[in-house]
Amino acid sequence: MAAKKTASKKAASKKTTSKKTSGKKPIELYYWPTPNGWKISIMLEECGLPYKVKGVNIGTGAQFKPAFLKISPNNRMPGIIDPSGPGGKPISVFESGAILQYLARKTGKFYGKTERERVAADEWLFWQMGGLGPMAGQANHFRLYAPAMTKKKIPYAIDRYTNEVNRLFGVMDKRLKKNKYLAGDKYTIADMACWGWVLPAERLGQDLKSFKGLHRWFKEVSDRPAVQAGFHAGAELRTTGIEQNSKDAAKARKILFGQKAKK
Ligand SMILES: N[C@@H](CCC(=O)N[C@@H](CS)C(=O)NCC(=O)O)C(=O)O
Repeated sequence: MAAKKTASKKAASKKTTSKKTSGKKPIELYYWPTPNGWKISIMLEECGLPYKVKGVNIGTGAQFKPAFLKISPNNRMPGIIDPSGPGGKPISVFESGAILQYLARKTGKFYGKTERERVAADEWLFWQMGGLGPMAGQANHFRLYAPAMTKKKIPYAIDRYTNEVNRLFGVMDKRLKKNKYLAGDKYTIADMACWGWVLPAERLGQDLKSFKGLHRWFKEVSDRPAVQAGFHAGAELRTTGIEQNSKDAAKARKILFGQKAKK
């Protein structure tokens, strides 16, 4: 993957606890190194905000711990606690899109300066949250995880979600042939939200190079030092892929797939 190839050694040796604070307590990032987690580690790096990674091992069920559910009632990471929230008081935020917008409002960065710029950033951010992320997640599930779970391939589901990711890559490609970034000429939280979902193009069954505009954008965003640092944040936490043929991976699949309401 391009991102791995271009990774700086500095970023690769990054510890889970980031930058020293200037007296202020760091933001706590409840995190696991996945595309949804990277959105926030990238934004924190881009903004130069001090943060501390709190590993939420979703493969062992840490997302169901009561303390984490207080932050993220949907038992999904990422989540944050900002000790210096509105009014100087702590605030917790869950849902990656809400976290990105919160951090953008807090810092005044990567969200445009005018209402038109913010509307454009929101359009592509919500497009990622409601489209690219869920569809790529399902494509990944049926291409890799379902066969590992059931020893069967379900061609209809694989085609359905692989085609949908293909369509969505095409939508981004068109936009990025005419615009430097998703929201226009400025790099925003929308780019940060989408990058991690383009990174696994190959495992999503996509030929990234055939999408010229998207490929150009992906390389440019991958080259940003903060993207590399965010991508490598807590990389050492995850030691196994969920699709692998190992005891740990099989346990993780049981925890992650087939969840029902807990009353
Ligand atoms: N819409 C959520 C999705 C987050 C999400 O799906 N996180 C996954 C990892 S990428 C997770 O925490 N899964 C735990 C589980 O399925 O129990 C967001 O964007 O924050």
